[in-house]
Amino acid sequence: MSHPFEGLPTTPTADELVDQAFSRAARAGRAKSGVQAQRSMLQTAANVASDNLENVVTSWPDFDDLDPFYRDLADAVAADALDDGVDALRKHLNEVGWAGRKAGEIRREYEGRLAGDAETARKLRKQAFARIADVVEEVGDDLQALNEARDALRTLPDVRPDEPTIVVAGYPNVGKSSFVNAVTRASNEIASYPFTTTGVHVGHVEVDRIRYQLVDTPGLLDRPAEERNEIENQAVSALEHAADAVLVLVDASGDCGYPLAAQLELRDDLEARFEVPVLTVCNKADRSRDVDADHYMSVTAEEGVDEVLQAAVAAVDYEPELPYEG
Ligand SMILES: Nc1nc2c(ncn2[C@@H]2O[C@H](COP(=O)(O)OP(=O)(O)OP(=O)(O)O)[C@@H](O)[C@H]2O)c(=O)[nH]1
Ligand SMILES: [Mg+2]
Repeated sequence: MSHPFEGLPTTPTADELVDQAFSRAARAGRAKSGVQAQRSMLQTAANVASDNLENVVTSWPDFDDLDPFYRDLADAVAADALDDGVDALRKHLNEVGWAGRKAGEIRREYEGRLAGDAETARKLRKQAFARIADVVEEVGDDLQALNEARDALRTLPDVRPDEPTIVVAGYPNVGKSSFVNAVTRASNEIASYPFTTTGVHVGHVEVDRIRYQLVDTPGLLDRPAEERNEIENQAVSALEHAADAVLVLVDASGDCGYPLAAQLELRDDLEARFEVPVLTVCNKADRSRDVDADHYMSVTAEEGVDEVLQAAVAAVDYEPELPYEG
Protein backbone atom coordinates (compact mmCIF):
# COMPACT_ATOMS: atom_id res chain seq x y z
CA MET A 1 0.00 0.00 0.00
CA SER A 2 1.25 3.43 -0.84
CA HIS A 3 -1.03 5.94 0.78
CA PRO A 4 -4.04 5.50 3.00
CA PHE A 5 -6.61 6.53 0.39
CA GLU A 6 -5.17 4.74 -2.60
CA GLY A 7 -7.27 1.62 -2.26
CA LEU A 8 -10.60 3.33 -1.57
CA PRO A 9 -13.21 1.66 -3.75
CA THR A 10 -15.78 3.62 -5.73
CA THR A 11 -18.74 4.55 -3.58
CA PRO A 12 -21.95 3.14 -5.03
CA THR A 13 -24.83 5.54 -5.65
CA ALA A 14 -28.10 5.21 -3.77
CA ASP A 15 -29.79 3.93 -6.93
CA GLU A 16 -27.16 1.27 -7.44
CA LEU A 17 -27.51 0.13 -3.85
CA VAL A 18 -31.29 -0.07 -4.06
CA ASP A 19 -31.22 -1.87 -7.42
CA GLN A 20 -28.73 -4.39 -6.16
CA ALA A 21 -30.62 -5.05 -2.94
CA PHE A 22 -33.93 -5.55 -4.72
CA SER A 23 -32.65 -7.66 -7.59
CA ARG A 24 -30.83 -9.96 -5.19
CA ALA A 25 -34.01 -10.12 -3.13
CA ALA A 26 -36.08 -11.03 -6.17
CA ARG A 27 -33.72 -13.86 -6.93
CA ALA A 28 -33.88 -15.11 -3.34
CA GLY A 29 -37.69 -14.90 -3.43
CA ARG A 30 -37.94 -17.02 -6.55
CA ALA A 31 -36.32 -19.94 -4.76
CA LYS A 32 -39.15 -20.09 -2.25
CA SER A 33 -42.91 -19.65 -2.11
CA GLY A 34 -45.64 -18.16 0.05
CA VAL A 35 -44.71 -16.30 3.22
CA GLN A 36 -41.25 -17.88 3.09
CA ALA A 37 -40.56 -16.14 -0.21
CA GLN A 38 -41.56 -12.77 1.23
CA ARG A 39 -39.44 -13.32 4.31
CA SER A 40 -36.45 -14.34 2.25
CA MET A 41 -36.85 -11.28 0.03
CA LEU A 42 -37.03 -8.98 3.04
CA GLN A 43 -33.96 -10.49 4.64
CA THR A 44 -31.91 -10.41 1.46
CA ALA A 45 -32.81 -6.83 0.56
CA ALA A 46 -32.13 -5.52 4.05
CA ASN A 47 -28.88 -7.46 4.42
CA VAL A 48 -27.51 -6.46 1.03
CA ALA A 49 -28.36 -2.81 1.72
CA SER A 50 -26.92 -2.75 5.22
CA ASP A 51 -23.78 -4.72 4.26
CA ASN A 52 -23.06 -2.42 1.34
CA LEU A 53 -23.60 0.71 3.39
CA GLU A 54 -21.41 -0.65 6.15
CA ASN A 55 -18.71 -1.51 3.62
CA VAL A 56 -18.67 2.08 2.44
CA VAL A 57 -17.95 3.17 6.00
CA THR A 58 -15.32 0.56 6.79
CA SER A 59 -13.43 1.10 3.54
CA TRP A 60 -12.32 4.49 4.90
CA PRO A 61 -9.32 4.72 7.21
CA ASP A 62 -9.86 5.95 10.73
CA PHE A 63 -9.02 9.65 10.57
CA ASP A 64 -7.69 9.61 14.12
CA ASP A 65 -5.08 7.02 13.15
CA LEU A 66 -3.87 8.86 10.08
CA ASP A 67 -0.40 10.25 9.91
CA PRO A 68 -0.70 14.03 10.42
CA PHE A 69 0.63 14.57 6.90
CA TYR A 70 -2.24 12.68 5.35
CA ARG A 71 -4.79 14.00 7.83
CA ASP A 72 -3.96 17.58 6.88
CA LEU A 73 -3.89 16.70 3.22
CA ALA A 74 -7.23 14.94 3.52
CA ASP A 75 -8.55 18.04 5.20
CA ALA A 76 -7.38 20.17 2.29
CA VAL A 77 -8.74 17.81 -0.32
CA ALA A 78 -12.07 17.43 1.44
CA ALA A 79 -12.31 21.18 1.87
CA ASP A 80 -11.80 21.52 -1.86
CA ALA A 81 -14.18 18.75 -2.87
CA LEU A 82 -16.84 19.22 -0.19
CA ASP A 83 -16.38 22.78 1.05
CA ASP A 84 -15.46 21.42 4.44
CA GLY A 85 -12.62 19.31 5.72
CA VAL A 86 -12.35 15.94 7.40
CA ASP A 87 -15.27 16.86 9.67
CA ALA A 88 -17.53 16.82 6.61
CA LEU A 89 -16.22 13.39 5.70
CA ARG A 90 -16.94 12.14 9.20
CA LYS A 91 -20.46 13.51 8.99
CA HIS A 92 -21.16 11.79 5.67
CA LEU A 93 -19.74 8.54 6.98
CA ASN A 94 -21.91 8.77 10.10
CA GLU A 95 -25.00 9.25 7.97
CA VAL A 96 -24.17 6.25 5.82
CA GLY A 97 -23.50 4.17 8.94
CA TRP A 98 -26.86 5.24 10.32
CA ALA A 99 -28.62 4.13 7.11
CA GLY A 100 -26.93 0.73 7.30
CA ARG A 101 -28.18 0.19 10.84
CA LYS A 102 -31.62 1.48 9.92
CA ALA A 103 -31.95 -1.12 7.15
CA GLY A 104 -31.24 -3.79 9.77
CA GLU A 105 -33.88 -2.33 12.07
CA ILE A 106 -36.49 -2.36 9.32
CA ARG A 107 -35.71 -6.00 8.65
CA ARG A 108 -36.15 -6.95 12.30
CA GLU A 109 -39.32 -4.94 12.62
CA TYR A 110 -41.00 -6.61 9.61
CA GLU A 111 -39.63 -10.09 10.20
CA GLY A 112 -41.87 -10.31 13.25
CA ARG A 113 -44.87 -9.15 11.31
CA LEU A 114 -44.42 -11.36 8.26
CA ALA A 115 -46.80 -14.16 9.18
CA GLY A 116 -50.28 -15.27 8.22
CA ASP A 117 -51.37 -15.34 4.60
CA ALA A 118 -49.05 -14.82 1.68
CA GLU A 119 -50.93 -11.81 0.34
CA THR A 120 -50.64 -9.83 3.60
CA ALA A 121 -47.00 -10.84 3.84
CA ARG A 122 -46.43 -9.57 0.31
CA LYS A 123 -47.96 -6.20 1.16
CA LEU A 124 -45.87 -5.86 4.29
CA ARG A 125 -42.73 -6.90 2.44
CA LYS A 126 -43.45 -4.23 -0.17
CA GLN A 127 -43.89 -1.69 2.58
CA ALA A 128 -40.55 -2.72 4.07
CA PHE A 129 -38.87 -2.40 0.66
CA ALA A 130 -40.22 1.12 0.27
CA ARG A 131 -38.81 2.07 3.65
CA ILE A 132 -35.43 0.53 2.89
CA ALA A 133 -35.34 2.41 -0.41
CA ASP A 134 -36.23 5.63 1.41
CA VAL A 135 -33.44 5.18 3.93
CA VAL A 136 -30.87 4.52 1.21
CA GLU A 137 -32.10 7.47 -0.87
CA GLU A 138 -31.87 9.64 2.20
CA VAL A 139 -28.08 9.19 2.26
CA GLY A 140 -27.75 9.56 -1.51
CA ASP A 141 -26.07 12.94 -1.10
CA ASP A 142 -23.69 11.57 1.49
CA LEU A 143 -22.71 8.71 -0.78
CA GLN A 144 -22.11 11.11 -3.62
CA ALA A 145 -20.01 13.44 -1.47
CA LEU A 146 -17.92 10.51 -0.26
CA ASN A 147 -17.33 9.42 -3.81
CA GLU A 148 -16.18 12.88 -4.83
CA ALA A 149 -13.78 13.01 -1.92
CA ARG A 150 -12.61 9.51 -2.73
CA ASP A 151 -11.84 10.46 -6.33
CA ALA A 152 -9.84 13.47 -5.16
CA LEU A 153 -8.00 11.65 -2.38
CA ARG A 154 -6.95 8.71 -4.48
CA THR A 155 -4.73 10.91 -6.61
CA LEU A 156 -2.71 12.26 -3.68
CA PRO A 157 1.01 12.10 -4.22
CA ASP A 158 2.75 9.15 -2.72
CA VAL A 159 4.75 11.02 -0.12
CA ARG A 160 5.83 8.74 2.69
CA PRO A 161 5.62 10.69 5.88
CA ASP A 162 7.91 8.24 7.65
CA GLU A 163 10.76 8.53 5.15
CA PRO A 164 13.33 11.28 5.70
CA THR A 165 12.07 14.08 3.53
CA ILE A 166 13.73 17.05 1.89
CA VAL A 167 11.30 19.63 0.60
CA VAL A 168 12.50 21.78 -2.28
CA ALA A 169 10.96 25.24 -2.41
CA GLY A 170 11.53 28.44 -4.33
CA TYR A 171 9.96 30.72 -6.90
CA PRO A 172 9.11 29.35 -10.35
CA ASN A 173 12.04 28.84 -12.72
CA VAL A 174 14.78 28.90 -10.09
CA GLY A 175 15.73 25.32 -10.93
CA LYS A 176 13.83 23.19 -8.41
CA SER A 177 12.90 20.46 -10.87
CA SER A 178 16.35 20.56 -12.44
CA PHE A 179 17.86 19.96 -9.01
CA VAL A 180 15.50 17.15 -8.06
CA ASN A 181 16.01 15.51 -11.44
CA ALA A 182 19.78 15.82 -11.18
CA VAL A 183 20.07 14.20 -7.77
CA THR A 184 17.41 11.57 -8.26
CA ARG A 185 18.49 10.86 -11.82
CA ALA A 186 15.03 11.34 -13.20
CA SER A 187 13.70 8.51 -11.10
CA ASN A 188 10.99 10.78 -9.89
CA GLU A 189 7.32 10.31 -10.09
CA ILE A 190 4.90 13.08 -10.77
CA ALA A 191 1.58 13.15 -9.01
CA SER A 192 -0.81 16.02 -8.65
CA TYR A 193 -2.62 17.52 -5.78
CA PRO A 194 -6.22 17.58 -6.86
CA PHE A 195 -6.49 21.25 -5.99
CA THR A 196 -3.50 22.58 -7.87
CA THR A 197 -2.96 22.62 -11.56
CA THR A 198 0.69 21.75 -11.24
CA GLY A 199 2.30 18.48 -10.34
CA VAL A 200 4.05 17.46 -7.18
CA HIS A 201 7.30 15.78 -7.96
CA VAL A 202 8.58 13.14 -5.61
CA GLY A 203 12.03 11.73 -6.20
CA HIS A 204 14.21 9.41 -4.18
CA VAL A 205 17.90 9.30 -3.58
CA GLU A 206 19.97 6.96 -1.48
CA VAL A 207 22.78 8.36 0.61
CA ASP A 208 24.74 6.03 2.87
CA ARG A 209 22.11 3.37 2.41
CA ILE A 210 19.31 5.60 3.58
CA ARG A 211 16.56 6.49 1.18
CA TYR A 212 15.64 10.17 1.13
CA GLN A 213 12.56 11.56 -0.41
CA LEU A 214 12.75 14.83 -2.32
CA VAL A 215 9.54 16.71 -2.79
CA ASP A 216 9.26 19.52 -5.32
CA THR A 217 5.98 21.34 -4.97
CA PRO A 218 5.39 23.88 -7.70
CA GLY A 219 2.20 25.78 -7.05
CA LEU A 220 2.53 25.53 -3.29
CA LEU A 221 5.90 26.63 -2.01
CA ASP A 222 6.75 28.96 -4.86
CA ARG A 223 5.09 32.18 -3.75
CA PRO A 224 4.27 34.16 -0.64
CA ALA A 225 1.83 32.76 1.89
CA GLU A 226 -0.67 35.55 1.36
CA GLU A 227 -1.12 34.41 -2.23
CA ARG A 228 -2.12 30.94 -1.18
CA ASN A 229 -5.72 30.11 -0.61
CA GLU A 230 -6.93 28.28 2.46
CA ILE A 231 -6.80 24.90 0.81
CA GLU A 232 -3.27 25.39 -0.45
CA ASN A 233 -2.26 26.53 3.01
CA GLN A 234 -3.67 23.35 4.43
CA ALA A 235 -1.53 21.42 1.97
CA VAL A 236 1.49 23.40 3.13
CA SER A 237 0.63 22.38 6.71
CA ALA A 238 0.73 18.81 5.55
CA LEU A 239 4.18 19.38 4.08
CA GLU A 240 5.31 20.84 7.40
CA HIS A 241 4.64 17.47 8.98
CA ALA A 242 6.48 15.57 6.28
CA ALA A 243 9.53 17.83 5.92
CA ASP A 244 12.77 17.10 7.76
CA ALA A 245 14.64 19.84 5.95
CA VAL A 246 13.77 22.51 3.42
CA LEU A 247 15.95 23.75 0.59
CA VAL A 248 14.94 27.16 -0.66
CA LEU A 249 16.43 27.72 -4.08
CA VAL A 250 17.03 31.30 -5.11
CA ASP A 251 18.17 32.69 -8.42
CA ALA A 252 20.34 35.74 -7.78
CA SER A 253 20.62 36.43 -11.50
CA GLY A 254 16.94 37.21 -11.65
CA ASP A 255 16.70 35.10 -14.84
CA CYS A 256 13.77 33.36 -13.27
CA GLY A 257 11.76 36.54 -13.60
CA TYR A 258 11.31 37.30 -9.91
CA PRO A 259 13.24 39.92 -7.95
CA LEU A 260 15.71 38.49 -5.48
CA ALA A 261 14.09 40.46 -2.64
CA ALA A 262 10.80 38.64 -3.21
CA GLN A 263 12.62 35.32 -3.31
CA LEU A 264 14.29 36.03 0.01
CA GLU A 265 10.97 37.06 1.50
CA LEU A 266 9.58 33.66 0.58
CA ARG A 267 12.63 32.12 2.24
CA ASP A 268 11.97 34.11 5.45
CA ASP A 269 8.37 33.07 5.29
CA LEU A 270 9.24 29.40 5.07
CA GLU A 271 11.90 29.74 7.76
CA ALA A 272 9.26 31.13 10.10
CA ARG A 273 6.74 28.50 9.22
CA PHE A 274 8.74 25.28 9.08
CA GLU A 275 10.21 23.98 12.30
CA VAL A 276 13.00 22.11 10.53
CA PRO A 277 16.28 23.43 9.08
CA VAL A 278 15.74 25.73 6.12
CA LEU A 279 18.78 26.13 3.87
CA THR A 280 19.18 28.94 1.37
CA VAL A 281 20.72 27.69 -1.85
CA CYS A 282 21.84 30.03 -4.57
CA ASN A 283 21.29 28.15 -7.82
CA LYS A 284 22.43 29.32 -11.25
CA ALA A 285 25.71 30.30 -9.62
CA ASP A 286 27.14 30.17 -13.13
CA ARG A 287 25.15 33.37 -13.70
CA SER A 288 25.29 35.11 -10.35
CA ARG A 289 26.38 34.46 -6.77
CA ASP A 290 25.24 37.83 -5.60
CA VAL A 291 23.30 36.74 -2.53
CA ASP A 292 24.10 35.67 1.00
CA ALA A 293 23.33 31.95 0.87
CA ASP A 294 24.27 28.78 2.74
CA HIS A 295 25.32 27.08 -0.49
CA TYR A 296 26.03 27.93 -4.09
CA MET A 297 25.45 25.57 -6.99
CA SER A 298 24.78 25.40 -10.67
CA VAL A 299 22.67 22.47 -11.72
CA THR A 300 23.35 23.01 -15.41
CA ALA A 301 27.10 23.40 -14.91
CA GLU A 302 27.03 20.45 -12.49
CA GLU A 303 28.74 22.43 -9.78
CA GLY A 304 27.99 22.13 -6.10
CA VAL A 305 24.97 19.93 -6.62
CA ASP A 306 26.20 17.01 -4.58
CA GLU A 307 27.36 19.34 -1.80
CA VAL A 308 23.85 20.71 -1.55
CA LEU A 309 22.43 17.20 -1.34
CA GLN A 310 24.96 16.31 1.36
CA ALA A 311 24.12 19.48 3.28
CA ALA A 312 20.43 18.64 3.11
CA VAL A 313 21.11 15.12 4.34
CA ALA A 314 23.18 16.49 7.21
CA ALA A 315 20.38 18.91 8.05
CA VAL A 316 17.85 16.08 8.10
CA ASP A 317 20.14 14.30 10.56
CA TYR A 318 18.22 11.08 10.18
CA GLU A 319 18.86 8.37 12.74
CA PRO A 320 17.75 5.07 11.32
CA GLU A 321 16.18 2.70 13.78
CA LEU A 322 18.42 -0.26 14.16
CA PRO A 323 16.24 -3.33 14.26
CA TYR A 324 19.10 -5.64 15.27
CA GLU A 325 20.24 -3.66 18.24
CA GLY A 326 19.32 -5.53 21.37
N1 LIG B 1 22.08 28.97 -16.07
C1 LIG B 1 21.46 28.06 -15.33
N2 LIG B 1 20.22 27.71 -15.65
C2 LIG B 1 19.60 26.79 -14.86
C3 LIG B 1 20.24 26.21 -13.74
N3 LIG B 1 19.39 25.35 -13.16
C4 LIG B 1 18.25 25.37 -13.90
N4 LIG B 1 18.39 26.24 -14.92
C5 LIG B 1 17.37 26.54 -15.95
O1 LIG B 1 16.31 27.27 -15.38
C6 LIG B 1 15.09 26.95 -16.02
C7 LIG B 1 14.07 26.56 -14.98
O2 LIG B 1 14.45 25.33 -14.35
P1 LIG B 1 13.41 24.39 -13.64
O3 LIG B 1 14.19 23.30 -13.03
O4 LIG B 1 12.32 24.03 -14.57
O5 LIG B 1 12.84 25.39 -12.56
P2 LIG B 1 11.68 25.12 -11.49
O6 LIG B 1 12.06 25.84 -10.27
O7 LIG B 1 11.41 23.68 -11.38
O8 LIG B 1 10.45 25.86 -12.18
P3 LIG B 1 8.87 25.59 -11.94
O9 LIG B 1 8.65 24.13 -12.07
O10 LIG B 1 8.22 26.41 -13.00
O11 LIG B 1 8.56 26.11 -10.58
C8 LIG B 1 15.41 25.83 -16.99
O12 LIG B 1 15.52 26.37 -18.27
C9 LIG B 1 16.73 25.31 -16.50
O13 LIG B 1 17.50 24.74 -17.53
C10 LIG B 1 21.57 26.63 -13.45
O14 LIG B 1 22.20 26.20 -12.48
N5 LIG B 1 22.12 27.56 -14.27
MG1 LIG C 1 9.58 22.58 -11.75
